[in-house]
Order: sequence, then C-alpha cells, then structure tokens
Amino acid sequence: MAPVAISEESGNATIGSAAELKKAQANKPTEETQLFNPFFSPTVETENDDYQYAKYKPQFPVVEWEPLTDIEVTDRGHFADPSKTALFSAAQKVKHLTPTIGTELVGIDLRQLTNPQKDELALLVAERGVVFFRDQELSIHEQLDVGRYFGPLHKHASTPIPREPGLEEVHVVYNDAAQRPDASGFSKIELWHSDVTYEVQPPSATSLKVITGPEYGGDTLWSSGYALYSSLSPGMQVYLEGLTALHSAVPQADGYRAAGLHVRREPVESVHPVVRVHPVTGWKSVYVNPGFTLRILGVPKPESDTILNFLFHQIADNVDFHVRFHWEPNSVAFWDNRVVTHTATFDFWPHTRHALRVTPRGEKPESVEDYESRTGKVAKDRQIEIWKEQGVEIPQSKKGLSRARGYND
Ligand SMILES: O=C(O)CCC(=O)C(=O)O
Ligand SMILES: [Fe+2]
Repeated sequence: MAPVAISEESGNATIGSAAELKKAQANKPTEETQLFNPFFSPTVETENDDYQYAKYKPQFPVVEWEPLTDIEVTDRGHFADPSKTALFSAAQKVKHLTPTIGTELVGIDLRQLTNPQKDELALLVAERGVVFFRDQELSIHEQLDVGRYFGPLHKHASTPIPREPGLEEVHVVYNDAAQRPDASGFSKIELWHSDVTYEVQPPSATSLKVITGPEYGGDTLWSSGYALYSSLSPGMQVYLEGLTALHSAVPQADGYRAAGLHVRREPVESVHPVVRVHPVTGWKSVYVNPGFTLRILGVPKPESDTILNFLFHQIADNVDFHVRFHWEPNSVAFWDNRVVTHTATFDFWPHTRHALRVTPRGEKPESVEDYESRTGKVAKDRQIEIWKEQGVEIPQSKKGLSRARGYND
C-alpha cells in the first residue's frame, strides 16, 4: 500500500529495546512529513488499559523473521460437495447480497462447523468472493483453527499483532480517537487492495472478525475480480491474460520504517499474472490492485500506467462489482483474496473499531495458460458460466457493448 503514514500521537507505539526506541524517535515523522494510513496506523500505548480487548490491541515487536519459503497448498474447496448441502442445511437462511458477490449465512455457529462444512465454506467463498456471518462467539484461537484448516497461516512482516503472546499469525486492525484520518495522506482509490499480493504465495480464504465497532460507519467493501474480467471486451481479456505485473512490499515497509517502526521480515516483490485462475472454480479473475501492484511488465511504462489506472478505477468505481457490509461486534467475513479486492470506510472517528484477521496462504497465482496446461481444462468466464446455468442465451460476441446507450434520464 503506497501511502503508508502515521499520526503524531502514534509515535510511541511499543518498541522493544532502548536502541530501537532511540532510532524510532530519531525517525519520528515531523508535522510536515507525517501521513496517516488508516490500515497501517500504530496506536497509542496506554497504561492500565481497562478496555475489554486490551490484550488484542496492536503491538509492533522488535523481532526478526526468516523469509517465507514455498509450501504445498491444497485448496479445501476441491473436497467440497458442489451443492454445499451440509453447510446450507445448517443455515437458517442463505442470503445472496448481490448477484455478483457476497453471501450472508444466517444461523450458523462457526465453532460448530464440521470439516465437510468447512470444505463447502471454502468453495462458497471461492464462488461468491466473500461470505458473512453475524453473532459469532468464536475466540481468536478458534478463528485461527478455522484459518489453519484452509491453509498454513501467513505472518505479516509489518502490520501489528496482538499484545497477547502467541498470536503472531493475527493481523490487528485498530483505530480509535487518537487516529483521526487525514485526507492529505491517501486517496480512496489507493486504499483498495488484496492482502499482501507481493508474497510468492498470496492469501486465500481470509477471515476478519470485528470485536469492537461503531454503531454505524466503518463498513468494508469488496470488489469482484471475476466481474471485472467478465466486464472486459474479448480482445482486452486476451491481452490481459498474456501479461504479468510486479507486486511490491517495499512502499509498505518503507512507510513503517519512516514512521520509526520495526519491520519483522525484509520486504519482497513478486511477479504474478494479471489474470489468474482460481484453482477450484476454474474462473478467471483480474489480479491487480492499487495497494501493491506497481506496474505491468514487458509493455511501455505509459501503457502500463494507463491499463493499471483503468483497472484500478474499475475496481473502485464500478459499483456492480461491489458488496458493502456493515459490521456489528462479532460479525465475521471470509473473503477469497485471490478473486476480490477490498477497502474500508474511515468515517467513524472518534469511535473505536477493532478487528482481528487470520490469513491462510494460497497457491502461487496461476495464469490461464499454466492452469490450462496443468489441468487439461479450459479456464472460464464466471458470468458466462452463470448465464449457461440459468439457460440464458449467451451473446456470441460482445459487439453490442460498444454501442452507447442512454441511461442518463
Ligand atoms: O478494516 C477493514 O475492514 C479491512 C482491513 C483490511 O484491509 C484487512 O484486514 O485486510
Ligand atoms: Fe486488507
């Protein structure tokens, strides 16, 4: 995420050694240079904190982690019954929130899910992009267990972890009255992202539980990469399928360091296909995001800038790709970081909003060509598959899309 930044009040986040503290103070941003990125802001440490979830407040320990190594990942969605009978029959209601993205399952207790139900949840998340649950009592340890079932867990190199020891795989989202968003620090578009796409094996079915939140405000939005792919002309689809892009952790790590915070693992950069195929659904999804994708490789820089700018604007501006969720305390979302991007609203200051994320690592992103030669199957356009299922006649060409139509009355 490019505009990493920090507020003055947050300069005294947890720092381990005296030397680190000195270094942090020396690096402390001045009033002119400080910027505030609401996703990555450290928090004021308060003594005698009697807040119910003080043990899950953020800390930035001064520890060093080894680079991540490649791991085998088998997606649990492969084992799911496609009809998802075990999961759906346990729900009071299955509510699709839009045709494109987002489903809420009512009446499920995530602590009670059997393994076949978890497999079906993995498949549902892959198909719908994001799945919501409310009133979930599951503890962070139980949330970690579900996440681990989906894949080996990711430890973030720079974002905060909870104060409670042993929770290094948890990413803390925390904002309170000490962190007033500063519009000079970021634009809304650059806050759209898919989590840590700079990793060689970026995340799959990721969960976030809000434990404290405002009565209104603080919503999160997700945008479907499947829908973005489906929206493009056939020529553009083919063009993008042949491209790769650079994703970088460097701006994020630089931002933390500039704020005097310790980065626990050296930042990495990866090259991923611009269109990836989900290994379970076989559907094609545009895999770039404003947060971490720096450029498309092998094309002139202005072309890369223009194409990325177009795709970023489609992610952020095309409301037909979006679902927006209002959290209550104990709401949980599972999203598939391979096929959606997300952002949050920061309209709730001075209230506190606190959430805990668990992030399974996925496979190395696979291009259309690699998927098709590995599996012998043809990668699909989600929208076309759904129309086929609905018995809708599929347009042979998308020529009609170029005709201007007047919907402006
Ligand atoms: O605060 C939110 O709703 C989302 C934060 C975020 O981007 C994340 O946890 O991955
Ligand atoms: Fe995120």
